[in-house]
Amino acid sequence: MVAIKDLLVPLSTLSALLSTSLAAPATEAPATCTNPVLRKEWSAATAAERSSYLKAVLCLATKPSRIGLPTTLYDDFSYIHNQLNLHIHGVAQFLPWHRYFIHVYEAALKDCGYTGVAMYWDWAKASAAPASDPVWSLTAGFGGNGNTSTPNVPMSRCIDGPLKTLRPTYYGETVRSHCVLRDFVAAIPQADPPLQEMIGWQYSQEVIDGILSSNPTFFTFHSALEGGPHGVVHAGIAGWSNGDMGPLTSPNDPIFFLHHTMVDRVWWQWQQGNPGARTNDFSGNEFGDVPGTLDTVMLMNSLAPNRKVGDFMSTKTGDLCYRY
Ligand SMILES: [Cu+2]
Repeated sequence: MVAIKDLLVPLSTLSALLSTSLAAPATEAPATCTNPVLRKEWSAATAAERSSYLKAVLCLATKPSRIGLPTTLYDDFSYIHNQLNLHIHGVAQFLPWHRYFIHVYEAALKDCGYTGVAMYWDWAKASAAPASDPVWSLTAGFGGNGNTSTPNVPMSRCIDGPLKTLRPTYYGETVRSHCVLRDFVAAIPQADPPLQEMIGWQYSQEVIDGILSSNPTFFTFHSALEGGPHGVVHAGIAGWSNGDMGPLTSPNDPIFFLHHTMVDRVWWQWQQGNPGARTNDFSGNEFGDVPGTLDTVMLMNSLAPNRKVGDFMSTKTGDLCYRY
């Protein structure tokens, strides 16, 4: 297997690219955001919106890489998410970086003909029976749990449904074309306490409400959300086979973006709890134990320009104009 690092562009090229992106003008920002668009929950979307979304996801896999890889635009998202791991997880910018990442993805879907906006999967609402949520529909959704009868050696458990033809290239640190793999954590009713399907009890609305009400500062709020429901949903979908939602190439599974849009929604709800104090509340350390600030530059490794944290704190300034 080829290691991902063997595909890396030489460091000099990369730093040249990075400085170009830093110098590049910011994408055209709306002058004002007076009419923010409403991001929808998947099951609240119309059949036409869902089908347009899924078609655009497939379309990404037909577009060339924007970052100089021999693979597709679809793969770019997984590739840089893995590449930037230490800069974007377990650090202060986890929430604003993923907010920006969703925005870049949404724009890519629109370039592929999608006319709607980013959507989310409300896993809190679904937490009592996450596996039967309509988001997994085999006809108009993300294709449910992996099917054990579809071996793709050494991986199996390929998804079905409209996205079953996807063949992401990267898996963790390796280059290995594969189907999208899911292995929902099964319920173990006889365990003590009983293990619920996809570990749903750890991301119930009650849990979310607790996180929202007991964390008045960004610092503890961010940790509770990233380390709690965010991580558990990844694990509940990836399962024991370490499906695509497990490794750092998790954007391979298109549900990643609906999951992270829900994470973004919970952050937005927290900000709405006290907009004056919380919209720009940002603290914690970045990679290398440097304190994060609103001026911290977030890397997008030439998939999009690098941008400052402060540009993505509000959903109604700069490039952003949406609400939940
Ligand atoms: Cu991530």
